[in-house]
Amino acid sequence: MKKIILLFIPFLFIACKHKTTEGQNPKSDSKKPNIVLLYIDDLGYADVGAYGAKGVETPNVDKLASNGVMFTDAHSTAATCTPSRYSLLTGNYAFRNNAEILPGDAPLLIDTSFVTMPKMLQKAGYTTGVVGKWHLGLGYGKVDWNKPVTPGPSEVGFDYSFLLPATGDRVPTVFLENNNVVNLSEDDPIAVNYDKKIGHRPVGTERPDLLKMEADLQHSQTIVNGISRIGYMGGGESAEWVDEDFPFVFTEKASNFITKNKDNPFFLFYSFHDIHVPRAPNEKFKNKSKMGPRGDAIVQMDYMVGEVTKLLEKEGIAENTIIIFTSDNGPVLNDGYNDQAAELIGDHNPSGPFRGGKYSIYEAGTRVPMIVYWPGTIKPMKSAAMMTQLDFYASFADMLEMKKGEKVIDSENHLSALLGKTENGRKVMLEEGFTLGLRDEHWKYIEPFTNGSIPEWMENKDIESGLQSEPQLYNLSEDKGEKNNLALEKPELVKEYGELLKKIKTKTKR
Ligand code: NG6
Ligand code: CA
Repeated sequence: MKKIILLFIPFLFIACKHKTTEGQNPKSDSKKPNIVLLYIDDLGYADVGAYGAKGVETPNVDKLASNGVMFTDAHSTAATCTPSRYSLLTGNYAFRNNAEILPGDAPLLIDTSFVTMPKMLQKAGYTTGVVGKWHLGLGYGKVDWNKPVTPGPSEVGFDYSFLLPATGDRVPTVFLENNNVVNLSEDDPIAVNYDKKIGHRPVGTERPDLLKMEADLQHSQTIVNGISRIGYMGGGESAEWVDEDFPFVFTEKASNFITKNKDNPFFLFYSFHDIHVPRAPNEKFKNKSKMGPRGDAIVQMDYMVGEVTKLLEKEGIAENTIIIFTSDNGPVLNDGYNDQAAELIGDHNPSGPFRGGKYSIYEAGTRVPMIVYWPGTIKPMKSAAMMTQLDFYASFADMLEMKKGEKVIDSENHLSALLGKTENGRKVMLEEGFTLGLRDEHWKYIEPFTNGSIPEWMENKDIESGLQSEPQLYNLSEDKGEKNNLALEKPELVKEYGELLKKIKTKTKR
């Protein structure tokens, strides 16, 4: 009898194995690496050690840089947050949808019928999650925050979401988890208004004595947690966030998502609040840099990058996970609050050798740190390939042998450059500010800014928009700092690029 059982064991083993293979398709799934996108807010090209930061140390980010592909000509699609994120998720330039910085009560900007990058990944078998800053609008506008808020991330392709709905400086100052405000009490409903004062909370202009940091007029409305915000909010006291806790709250949610999904392919879009304003770093990171709150926020961000990296190692999935570290736009010092970012900057230059920063059409508006880390697969290198976050969509679609959505016009496949197999990236690429810039290899053409005016609040903030009524042309190979406008010397190039830009702008199909 014993002999007979022993004889059967191999067959039992084969039968079980066969079942797993059919049921879960482990072979093909194991070929699908997890994707963790660490998307930092307002982090400049040279704001981390590997890219030349002074006055702040970022050992965790530097470790990714020295063991991954560190790009020196990589770009967010736009110089502000909403348009950048729009492009990242849809694979289209944001001007095609007139995407601009959204107020905190704006409707969802992404058409829900659009096959976004996370939807493509879902189709490829990924579980998708977004944790942190959203700023892509929610619902149909004038949202009732006391009911499930839809459409939102689920309709855009995320299975899980834990959000800071707009920005840290905009109301409502509450978190949303899978469409619902976290910790909201029924007897204290939330109301949000961007035009007039509502609720009992004090307002910055009336009670400056209650503030942790001074703010400009636009940021001087409802006070929550000692910080005045853009917009007014009434009710929802039990749901109020504590800014100093952001990094821990978000990293915990991101970590739970990773641990829960460690056995299946997943895409995590961890969208940091740091280093956006208001900069209110946790006690643990105070004075850990030489640059005050802005530098301390960088240290805090770096620590959280380390936490995520360590967790992937602990769960044994580091070698099957691609980490991308990058930023949504260039750096800014004074963005509405007096946190001494400019006074304490010392010899640190957040834009590195490039001109401008957040809001600017000059290079530092969109040229940001970008590191792709995939231990065991990627050979560490510095890459000068011209890259844009717009291309993550098509590159991952190619990696997974998936199709892009029909309406995806602009995203191109540059997987080989992304993984450091070649330094040939994009040849031509647009940069979006308040006007458009066109890069053709080392040439940079900036379209004249003729309709519209520079927002008033930008004045006196040392923000260089780069807007001019005449065309600009720079040769970045000898003039990284965009100081020498060659437009008058090279009218034939100005004409060529003006026409090329027009062609790209009017494109309706890929
Ligand atoms: C601007 C805010 C700025 C910041 C930005 C969005 C004013 C004067 N300034 O309108 O403080 O919140 O929007 O930043 O209101 S972003 O990184 O999300 O694009
Ligand atoms: Ca930003």
